[in-house]
Amino acid sequence: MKKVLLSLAALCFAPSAATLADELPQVANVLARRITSLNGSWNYIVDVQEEGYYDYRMKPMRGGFFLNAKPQRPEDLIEYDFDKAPTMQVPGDWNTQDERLFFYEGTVWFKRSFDWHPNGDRRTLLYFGAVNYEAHVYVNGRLAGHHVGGFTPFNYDVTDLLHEGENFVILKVDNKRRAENVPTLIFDWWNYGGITRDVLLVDVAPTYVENYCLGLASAEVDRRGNRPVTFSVKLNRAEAGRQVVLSIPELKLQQVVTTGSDGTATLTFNARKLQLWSPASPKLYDVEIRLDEEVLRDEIGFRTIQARGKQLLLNGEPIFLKGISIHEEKPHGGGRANSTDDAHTLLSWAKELGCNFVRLAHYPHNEYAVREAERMGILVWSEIPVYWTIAWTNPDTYQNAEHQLTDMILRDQNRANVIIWSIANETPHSPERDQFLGRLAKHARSLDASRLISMAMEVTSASNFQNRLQDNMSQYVDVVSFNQYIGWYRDVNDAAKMSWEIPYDKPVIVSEFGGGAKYGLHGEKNQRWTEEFQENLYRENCAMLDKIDGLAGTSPWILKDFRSPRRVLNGVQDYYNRKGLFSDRGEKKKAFYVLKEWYEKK
Ligand code: GCB
Repeated sequence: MKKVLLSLAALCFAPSAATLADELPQVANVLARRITSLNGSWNYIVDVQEEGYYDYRMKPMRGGFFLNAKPQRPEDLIEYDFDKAPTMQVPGDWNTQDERLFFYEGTVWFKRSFDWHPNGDRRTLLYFGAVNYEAHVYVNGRLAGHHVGGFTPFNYDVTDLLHEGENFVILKVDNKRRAENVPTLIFDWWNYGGITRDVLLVDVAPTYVENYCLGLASAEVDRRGNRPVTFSVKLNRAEAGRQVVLSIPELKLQQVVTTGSDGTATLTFNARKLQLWSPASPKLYDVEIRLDEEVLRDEIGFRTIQARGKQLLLNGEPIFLKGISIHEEKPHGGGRANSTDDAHTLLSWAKELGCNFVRLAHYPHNEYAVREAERMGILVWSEIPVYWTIAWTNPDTYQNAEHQLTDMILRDQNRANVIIWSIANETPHSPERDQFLGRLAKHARSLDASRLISMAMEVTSASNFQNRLQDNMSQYVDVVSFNQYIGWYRDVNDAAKMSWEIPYDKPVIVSEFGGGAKYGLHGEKNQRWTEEFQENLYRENCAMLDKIDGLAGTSPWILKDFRSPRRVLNGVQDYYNRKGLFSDRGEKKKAFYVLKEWYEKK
C-alpha cells in the first residue's frame, strides 16, 4: 500500500463539509471529570504533499485512509488499512519520535481505535489538550471539527458520532508555518508537530458546569478578618433556576447559587480567616462544586495581586519577582514536555535558583505545569504566541490571537499563582500593531479584571548609553516589561554605563536578558560561548539591573537550553539556543550561581 501512497499525484482537497459535532467552549478542570484517556499508541502516516483524502460523503468509512488523485466517484477511492501504519505515542511531538521527522513541517495523519459504550442520555466530549498547529478531527469517519492554534485546549460534543463497540478517531495534523498564523513564519523555538497534549473522552451530564471562577473579590479585609470572595459559574446551557453548590469543607463553608436565564450565576460572600496563598505558603483549599449528583473537585488558593505605583503587591505586601523564563521542553532532552514530573523537575531547578516566579514563554504551557507551579509556590506569567511580527491587519489573525488568549484565560483563571497575562513578545512598533494589541489587552481585561496585564516590550534607545522605554501600549498594561540583551547583542562593558528611563508610574519587569554558553566550554570571560563569558554577562547585568528605578522583577532568558531551528552553528549551537543556565541535558552552567547569589540578596 505504501507504493500507492508514493505513486499518487500530489493532489488533495480537504473536506469542505460543515462540521458535524458541536464545537463547544472549553470544558474547565478536565482532569477532575469522568474521563477516558485516549493517550497511548496512535497509528500515523506522513503526508508530505497532502495526498491524503478523507471524505465521509464519498463512501461510508470503516476506518480506512483514502488516497487518490482527485477521486470523482466513490469506487475510485483507494482504501488503506490505517492500522498497518507505524505508531507513535500521544501525547508527544513527532519530531523526536521518528528521526525522519526531526525537521518536518507538514501534514501527518493519526488514528486510534477504542471501545465505547454509550451511557443513556449522558454526553461525550472529545477533548484535546493541544494539537500543533492545525487539526481536522474525524470520529468514525465523520468530521467533528477543525481547530487552529497549537497550545490551547479544544473539545467537541461527539455523542452522536459514537456507537456501541469499536470506534475510531482520525486526525489530520498540519504544523506548516504560515504568515497569517499566530505565531507567524519566524520564531525562535522548535515547531514541534503533533498531538502534543492529552486526548480525553469526557463524560458529562446533558447540563454540566462548563466553567467556574473562584477567588478574592478585592484586597479588602475587615476587622474580624472577613474577606470578600466571588464565585461565578457557567453551565453549558442557558438554563435558568439550576442550583450549584460550592463547598469548602476546611472552612465549613457552603454557598448555593441559582443560575439566571443565561445559565450563569455569580455570588460574592464573606469568608473568614482565609489562609492566603503565597510563595512562602502555597495554601490550597479543597473545593467542591456540585450540580445535582455531579461533583467537580478542585484545589483553590486565595491571593490578591495589585500594581501600586512602581510596586507589585502580593496580598498587599511588596514583592520582587525573582524569575526565570522557561520553554516547554523535557528537562533532560527529548522534545515537548507534558507531565507533572517534567514540570516538577524544571520548577525544582527554578526553586534551587531562588525563584518565586517563572515566565512560561512564549505560549500557554500545559496545565500540569501551571498546577505544579501553584503547588510549589511559584508565581506565573502566562503568554500567547503573538511573537515578533504578526499579520496585524488581518482580521482572521486577530480572531486567532483572541481565541488563544480566551482559551488560556478560561483554562487557568482559577490558578492563584498566575498573576500576569502577557499578550505579546517583542513586537515592532506601528499603528496597526498598536490597534491589534490594544484590542487584545482590552479583551484580556474584560475576561479577567483580577490579574495584571503585561507584554514583553522593546527598548527604544534615546542615545547610546541612555535607554528609554517608550511604547504606546504602556497605557494598556499594568506592568511594563521589556527584554534587553546587553552583553550579547551588544558589548557587555556597556552595562556599567547604561542609564534607564522608564517614564511610567508602573512596576517594571525585565522580562529577558542573557547570553549563550556551551556547557563545559571554558575560557576567558571575553570569549563568546564559554561559561565564563555568560557568567560575566550575568554579573554585569545584575549590577546594572540594581540601578533600574522601580524594578519589580526579572525573568532572565532562560532556564535551560532549548531547541531552535535558528541556531545553526555547528559544534556550538547544533540547533539549540544556548542561553540556558542549564544545558539541554540539565547540567548547571557557571552563570546559574551568579543569578542564585543575586536572588539570595533580593
Ligand atoms: C528574544 C526573544 C526570545 C529569543 C531570545 C534570543 O528577545 O524574545 O524568544 O529566544 O531573544 O535568544 O535571542
